[in-house]
Amino acid sequence: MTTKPRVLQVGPLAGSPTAQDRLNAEYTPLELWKEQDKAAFLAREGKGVRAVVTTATAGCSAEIINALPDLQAICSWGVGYETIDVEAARARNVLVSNTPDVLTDCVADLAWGLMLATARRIAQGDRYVRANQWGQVHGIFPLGTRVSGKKLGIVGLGRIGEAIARRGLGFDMQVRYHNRRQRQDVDYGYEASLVSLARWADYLVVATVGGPATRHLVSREVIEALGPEGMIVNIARGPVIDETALVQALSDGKLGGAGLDVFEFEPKVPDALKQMDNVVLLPHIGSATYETREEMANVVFDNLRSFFETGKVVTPV
Ligand code: 8YV
Repeated sequence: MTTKPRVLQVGPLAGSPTAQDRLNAEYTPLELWKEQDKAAFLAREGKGVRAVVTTATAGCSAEIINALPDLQAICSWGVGYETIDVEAARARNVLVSNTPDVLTDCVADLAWGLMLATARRIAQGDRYVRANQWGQVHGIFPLGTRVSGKKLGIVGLGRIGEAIARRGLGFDMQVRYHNRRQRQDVDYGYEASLVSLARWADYLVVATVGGPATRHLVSREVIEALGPEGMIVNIARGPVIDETALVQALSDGKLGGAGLDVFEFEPKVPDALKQMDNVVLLPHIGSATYETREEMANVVFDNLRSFFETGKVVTPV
């Protein structure tokens, strides 16, 4: 009988319908997040552990990496990896893998859901009908804002940004983007300054990576450049937007609306946002479909299997 390899599991895999069962079947997971004294647990159990399994939310710190003397691979469930200390991993020649591509379409779909829901007041309309206000109150349900044919600005034209942009063409929108550097392989207009992109755009969709390099990239100045008719959608990472400035601009009528799947201090959502009808709030569900979550798990297990069989991962970061 072959023994199942021990892997360190940093956080729960609760967002996947099958990943935990599959992990338990093929490996012996050491469930770090359930331990009170994590340092003692790592010191006691860490020797001989060659792989870590984690998620974009749980990440993997330098403390964990350096507490595992035999560590060679970190396989994460999720595309974002700003919570993994990649520098510390590289310094120890530890491979890091994520789950790119398989979630691109679902995250892009959700960005569009948020854009349409915010502009056309879909969630507000649903609340209105459920509250039996239709036909009961004086006046009419407030008008929304047109989406088709408008100007779409993408912050971060990576895989997901591009999928959002492509969908924009189907809505007859003009599309421009802001990246650190202009891409030579796309025809979309490039704005070297994010403020100029925001000034031009009707809808600004944030699709860039998280981490220190993009923290508060969408600043008060950017938000105000988008203006009282403009709307912002964020399916990337909460801290990319200065959330205090966002709440302030919405309260002051300096921004038209916001559709948010991610928050600066999630799962905490500013109470002020919950009172606003021009804001749509979601609990970080960009990749949360059965199909995509299953494919993300497949990629994690492909990486683990490949690592244990060949010493290489399939989707390195
Ligand atoms: C995950 C995500 O749901 O892939 C990512 O980077 O943000 C989401 O798809 C989640 O964060 C995984 O922990």
